[in-house]
Amino acid sequence: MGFKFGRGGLILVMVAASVVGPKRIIVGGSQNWRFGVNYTDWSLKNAPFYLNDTLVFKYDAPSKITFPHNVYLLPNLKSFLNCDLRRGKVIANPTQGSGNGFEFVLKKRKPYYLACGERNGFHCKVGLMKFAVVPMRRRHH
Ligand SMILES: [Cu+2]
Repeated sequence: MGFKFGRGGLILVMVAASVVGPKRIIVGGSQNWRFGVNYTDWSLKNAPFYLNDTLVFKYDAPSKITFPHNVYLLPNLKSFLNCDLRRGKVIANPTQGSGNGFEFVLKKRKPYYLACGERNGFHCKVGLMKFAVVPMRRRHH
């Protein structure tokens, strides 16, 4: 009987582990990546993020009716707070957000400072297109 119970427990643990595997998270949810959504609020509501989760940035390619967006990785908190792009790195250009979106995997346990760099920081500053995440290690019991 003890053995049976033990196997049941093992199966339960395996199911739990598969449920809590890495996630694919659409940045902004149904709002996608666009001007005027408060992504700091969004990230706080959707925290915590975990190692190997994938952030998906979805935005239409530029056209007569859509403004361009992109994705920058900023090097530190100061650049992030000031929306200063000078030492930032473009990780997705204005066309990479279309279709299934641009995917960015949170591989390291460090702060990631993400922002839209369009209009020299205007989308970041005024459009609130920025957020920071520190992925956590998943705990298995
Ligand atoms: Cu933008």
